[in-house]
Amino acid sequence: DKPVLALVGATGAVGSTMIEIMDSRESVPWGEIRLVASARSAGKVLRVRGEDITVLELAPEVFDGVDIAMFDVPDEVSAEWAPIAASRGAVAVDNSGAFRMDPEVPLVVPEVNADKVTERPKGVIANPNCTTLSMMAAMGALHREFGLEALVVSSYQAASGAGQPGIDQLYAEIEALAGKGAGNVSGDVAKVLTDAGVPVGSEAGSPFPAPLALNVVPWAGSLKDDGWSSEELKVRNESRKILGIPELKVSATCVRVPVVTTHALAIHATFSRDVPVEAARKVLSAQPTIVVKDDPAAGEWPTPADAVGGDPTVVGRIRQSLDFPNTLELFVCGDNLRKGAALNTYEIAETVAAAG
Ligand code: 11C
Repeated sequence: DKPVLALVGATGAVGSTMIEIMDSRESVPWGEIRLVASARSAGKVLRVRGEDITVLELAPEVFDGVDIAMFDVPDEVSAEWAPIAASRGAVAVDNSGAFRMDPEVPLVVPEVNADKVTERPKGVIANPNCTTLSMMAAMGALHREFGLEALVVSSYQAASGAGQPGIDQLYAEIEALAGKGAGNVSGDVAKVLTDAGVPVGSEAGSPFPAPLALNVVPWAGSLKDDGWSSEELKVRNESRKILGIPELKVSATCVRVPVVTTHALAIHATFSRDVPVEAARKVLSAQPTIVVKDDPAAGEWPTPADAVGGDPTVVGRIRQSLDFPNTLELFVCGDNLRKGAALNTYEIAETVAAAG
């Protein structure tokens, strides 16, 4: 019998991308696809692979008979419901932060550590944070060849990392600003937005702590010790776990930019030995899920606009550091809703299904 798949959080930004991904697959291994969401969205009818499916309300019984349940919901919802799905016999593939650092839960990027999907004593497999994930295929490939020792990363994160509210906020800001710029030499974006009734800052109800349109915000996630953001610590901890390098040195600065979808990362990666640019390019080009776009003389480098809507990670600006030995500089772009979230979660589910 073909496995039964459930998608929990079917109506959110990642859930919608998941449905697009399933629609675009030539074939799927599933006997039945169940869509699940909160009471607010239950009863909606969504089309998946040409079939109308009514969204079910999240309840223990919806997991009966389910083999694999993908969760694209907030941390607290996953923390409560992924174990319930597992107790009903499903393998829960969770895209929240609730289980990622649990030593009994594998954190999987199939290109890097697909073998870990079978080591799941809790019946839960975690999908990484979209920021970490956007660089994992590239870092995994380079690590296998050259031995990664340290990562210094700056992110350029899209508004959709904050879900549908993030997307809505950025568009509302852009709309409020449109046509108002001429002569506004101070670029006082906050004033224009406030005058137009668009919330500015978290306290006013924006998903971002400052205006995002025409701006750059060095903050994503919540405040942790010593001024670090949760997002920066996720990049550090999750990279170590996925790559299997517990001592990997990682320093990240996470920044939100006015891009709707696709996270970009500027990476300074140090290896155990010298890595000629051509050798790195060769390794990266050989990866089925990476596209190398790296010809500055021809004006070719990755931008979010190149990666959005697609499956591959786009890598470019590959240079040897001038002052740091054994070190490469790279720029990487990955669609945060696809490979960063829905696609990787779905690939884990496919890997579990294939492993039986
Ligand atoms: C962002 N990366 O861009 C975050 C969103 O841990 O899954 C995903 C948060 C997470 O805001």
